[in-house]
Amino acid sequence: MNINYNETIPNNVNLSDDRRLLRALEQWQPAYINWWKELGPDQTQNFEVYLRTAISVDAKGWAHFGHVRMPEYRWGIFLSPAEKDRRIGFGHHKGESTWTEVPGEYRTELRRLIVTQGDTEPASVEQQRHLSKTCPSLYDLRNLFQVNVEEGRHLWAMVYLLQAYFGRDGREEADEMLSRHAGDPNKPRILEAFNEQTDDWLSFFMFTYFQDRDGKFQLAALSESAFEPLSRTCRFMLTEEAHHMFVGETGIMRIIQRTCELMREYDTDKISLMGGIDLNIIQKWINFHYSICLDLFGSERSTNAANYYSMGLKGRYQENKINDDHLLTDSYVSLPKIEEDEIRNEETPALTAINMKLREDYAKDSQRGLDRFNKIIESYCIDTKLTLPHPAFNRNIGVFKDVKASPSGKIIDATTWNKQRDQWLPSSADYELVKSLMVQVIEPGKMAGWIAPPKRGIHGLPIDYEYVLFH
Ligand code: BYC
Ligand code: FE
Ligand code: FE
Repeated sequence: MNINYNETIPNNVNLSDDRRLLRALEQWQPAYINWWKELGPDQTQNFEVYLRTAISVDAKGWAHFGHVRMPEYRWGIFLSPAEKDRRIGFGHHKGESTWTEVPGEYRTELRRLIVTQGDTEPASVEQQRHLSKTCPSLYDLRNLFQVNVEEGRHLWAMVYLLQAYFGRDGREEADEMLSRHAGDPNKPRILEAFNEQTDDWLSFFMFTYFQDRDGKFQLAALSESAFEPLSRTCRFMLTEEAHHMFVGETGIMRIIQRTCELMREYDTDKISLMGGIDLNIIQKWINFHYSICLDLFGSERSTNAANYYSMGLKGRYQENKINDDHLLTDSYVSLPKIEEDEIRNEETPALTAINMKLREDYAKDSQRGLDRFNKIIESYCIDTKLTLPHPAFNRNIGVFKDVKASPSGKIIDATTWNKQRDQWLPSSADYELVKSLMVQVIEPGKMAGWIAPPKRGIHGLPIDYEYVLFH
């Protein structure tokens, strides 16, 4: 399934056959480019970046690599191939054929899911827009831009669905995507984690490790959808998502490696004086990013999530690998609740616990990387372990939102929290310190002092290749 690049909007959905839709998208395109120039990567219009562009949706050889100026990147609309005779895998319509149109009775819910998903994509680009000024290497700068252009494309993916399947209110929602902005007090992005700043590279790697992983799980759940176009769009987005998480995971690993080297060299754990990032700072960044990402899964008990599931709009992670009836009418799971200042458990219908199920799968996936981080620390014979904080820690959504808890999950009072907070979460002094380490390094092959070089370059090229050309 090759992509047609002879059109203003590259696509594999036969856009040229649908004049009305094509016109709507062509009208949205200049607004998108304006948005990119104004709120995308800051002062980078003339940079030529070694980027991959999707040219096919086949598993093998789907990408082309070459230097491009980012505003000229070919953002397009790419759906994974349709599965033959795909059937709905869960909910009331289980076993029926999937839908190629939006059922009228589910229109509002479906639109809401697509809008929420779409809103996060440009938000992340906005959050990361100042990072190029402090990049630790050309290799990392290129990876940042690769992630940014693909998040831009993910917005295109959702805007296509809105414009193609939701008529006039879809077009209005598409415009709204460019009018809400990350951190804007008057028009913020929908989900809170997408209004936080990502101003330093430790935060960027944590973001791509934790927040893009939320993307992976939400997209996987939406790719189970009975609505074919949504399912196929999400399946293709997931192939791009893997790279974002790779950037996060390897970024954190390289920082940890450098930290451990410095700890060995100077025989101290206070290596920030030597230009490295202390393990305890890394732990605070983990605590922050992981806890705000748990909020992205919504409440543990959610009738919205139950409805999405029963309607067939949003499934569970790898729905068809789960061995149950995929209706969840008579099944129960244990969910946390707060009682007498303690965390207890309560049997709850599995159907209302769908958000929790996805969150738990996410937690397992997140822990796998932590194990790899700890292996590096161990290999330097350093006696420290990085951990994920307890789900009760630092939460703003769900059962834990009204209590304060330590990273190990002990409920504490507000005074204790206020006293301890800065030992657990980044303090303003920590941000200052990390920021002071962020100085731009753009000599090919050179790395900032707080991060080890990557194992290999991009697409078989050497690490000192000129991944970004400045003009
Ligand atoms: N912030 O029933 P509940 C990505 C609201 S990341 C603010 O528990 P529900 C990416 C909720 O709207 C993936 N408000 O939650 C990564 C509801 O409001 P109403 C993004 C929140 O509905 C990196 C109320 O609280 N994709 O792609 O199940 C870079 C009770 O809600 C939040 C998706 O999120 C929050 N965190 O919502 C780039 C998938 N959580 O009805 C990109 C689409 C909940 O009382 N979204 N509320 O007014 C969904 O599937 C669901 O809407 C949610 C959970 C997962 C967000
Ligand atoms: Fe995305
Ligand atoms: Fe992503």
